[in-house]
Amino acid sequence: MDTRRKIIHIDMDAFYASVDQRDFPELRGKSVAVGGSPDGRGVVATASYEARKFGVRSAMSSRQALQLCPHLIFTPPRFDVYKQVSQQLRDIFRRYTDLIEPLSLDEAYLDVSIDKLGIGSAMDIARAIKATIKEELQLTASAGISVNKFIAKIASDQNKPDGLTFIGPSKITSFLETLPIDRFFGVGKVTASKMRKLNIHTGADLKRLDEENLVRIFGKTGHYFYNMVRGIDDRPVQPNRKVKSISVEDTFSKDVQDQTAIVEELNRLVNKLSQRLEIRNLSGKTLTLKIKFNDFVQITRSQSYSLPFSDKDTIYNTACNLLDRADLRNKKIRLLGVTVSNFSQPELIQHGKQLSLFDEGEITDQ
Ligand code: DCP
Ligand code: MG
Repeated sequence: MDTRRKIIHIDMDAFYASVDQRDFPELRGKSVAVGGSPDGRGVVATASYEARKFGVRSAMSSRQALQLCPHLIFTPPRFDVYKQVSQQLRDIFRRYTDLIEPLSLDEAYLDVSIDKLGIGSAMDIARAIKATIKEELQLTASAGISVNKFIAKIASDQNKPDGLTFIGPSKITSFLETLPIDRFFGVGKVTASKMRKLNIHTGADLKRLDEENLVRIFGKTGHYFYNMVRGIDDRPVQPNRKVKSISVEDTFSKDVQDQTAIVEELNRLVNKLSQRLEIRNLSGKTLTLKIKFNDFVQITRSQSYSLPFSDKDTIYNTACNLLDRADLRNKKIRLLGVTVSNFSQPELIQHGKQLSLFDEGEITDQ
């Protein structure tokens, strides 16, 4: 385990909703959902912490959110404002370190092993960053501090909102052993339920399986789980990660064969994907549809255009064509995924600087 590095993971609290509550004082202290209208087929992008008390969550249909919280106030997303705040955030981070890896608009890893301002401990640096964000942007962030990216990310999620959580080397083992498996990064709802069926509820349960067994049960991800539960993560903080593709995918809670359910899911994924592209100012020339069947056989179908696209209609129509081209007869689908790649311009992910053409990366959202 690398104990020399000092990594901070910063994640803004209820990001879109907090920015809206900041800009519209009448929304402060209220249950707010940013997203589509509950009249249509809108989806919640995020909800204020007041709304979360009622069970309102990201990716939930707006209609369901309104049922859970009848006084919920819906606000339409203001992507330009969120993007601008994100840029301001990165400018703040840059005062404290040159090694920043943005993960999304509101989230980044910071390697503060080199203490640029001579502040002191990583904990003090995280405290200073949070205070600066509060003072200059009137927003709260949660920070996780540890010796690697994986633990820092879990740590930032521990005491949200406005959290500050340090997990030092001596605490890592016991922390991970008591952690419920669905809190581990990369364990989605489907994997979590599979683990529970195998009587794996915490990190300690997961640790009892050797690497061979984990690979037998979970495929290649088994190697990742083996290292993850032991707190092993040597991935460096990569400032110039260039995004080569953006994907969204979802595993059905039950394998499906029904055409209407498949198309509905496709529509949901396409909405999410076009939003992700819009927020990053990206358009690509290639669309890929991924289908995994219940026997775990996976197929992909791609279509490329000479002109870049990012709009919902093109993505949806192309995805439907690709779906038609796949032979689905008598087969049950386990997972659907849609990816846009072949971007027309390199993404300006950091500080408005052009990215290195040699770096690779992809963003997948489950
Ligand atoms: N987002 C989205 N759709 C999702 C998840 C998130 O559009 N399914 C957007 C809205 C969020 C922002 O991305 O405000 C950041 O996502 P986070 O997962 O960090 O969630 P929040 O910042 O909203 O809340 P938290 O306090 O849990 O970090
Ligand atoms: Mg956040």
